[in-house]
Amino acid sequence: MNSFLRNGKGMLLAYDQGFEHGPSADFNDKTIDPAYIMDIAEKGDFTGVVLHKGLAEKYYNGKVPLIVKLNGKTSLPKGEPVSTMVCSVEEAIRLGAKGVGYTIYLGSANESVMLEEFGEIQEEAHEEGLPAIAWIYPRGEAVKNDTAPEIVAYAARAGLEMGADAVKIKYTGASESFRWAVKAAGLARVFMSGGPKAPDDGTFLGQVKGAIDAGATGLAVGRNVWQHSDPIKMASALKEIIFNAGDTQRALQLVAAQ
Ligand code: FBP
Repeated sequence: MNSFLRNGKGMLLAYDQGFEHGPSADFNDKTIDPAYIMDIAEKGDFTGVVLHKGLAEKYYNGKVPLIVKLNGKTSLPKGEPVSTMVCSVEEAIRLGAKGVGYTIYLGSANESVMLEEFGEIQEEAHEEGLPAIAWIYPRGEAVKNDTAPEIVAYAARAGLEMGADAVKIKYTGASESFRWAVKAAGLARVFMSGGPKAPDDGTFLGQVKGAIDAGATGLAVGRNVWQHSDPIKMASALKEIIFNAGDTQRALQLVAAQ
């Protein structure tokens, strides 16, 4: 875990959206190029970058610790979500991974497929001395509100009980309710998921601050950084909150600085 933490905190740059969402509205001429994101990861001083194996193989430059996503799905199928393995733990290690990630759609009619696979990759990762991070996104017919505090806390707890070293969960909307999710995660570290680009920097930085105040280890973020007009300044603002316990106001000044 320590290989992608700094002073016990983490700031991960996620770039799997081309596969998960498609090269559509999320991207423009700049952000579609993985080399642009590698540059942000390095210059923005991220503690880790999250890639699928294809990008890791062709673009990873060793500058920032690598986390390889082991499963994935496209946005094309409709119905109950399921995401299955596209990369082995062994292959992730060969690519230089310091950790592996796996998405579980908790509550999906297909959740058992992902629970079983995660159980296996968690054991393999631990045998190899690698941490396993579970992206746990409650989703499907049975889930009415995926950011409801009790659902987010359930995701966090399920991660702990499945042996995840860290869980990546969505923000509940308030620091007090997120605190319960962090408690439910116990000794599994909590990373807040970024989500679609927020309407303004203050909204996003307020969420990050709320999560950190609630005891989160950090965040794993994509679009709110690489879709930003100045990703490096946004990274500075995030560092201020995550590593320096800075407040939202100070972070906002950093992102607005000339
Ligand atoms: P973002 O910060 O861009 O939301 O990235 C975090 C992430 O977990 C990605 O790793 C993943 O591709 C995406 O969110 C999942 O998005 P969605 O919730 O739309 O499936």
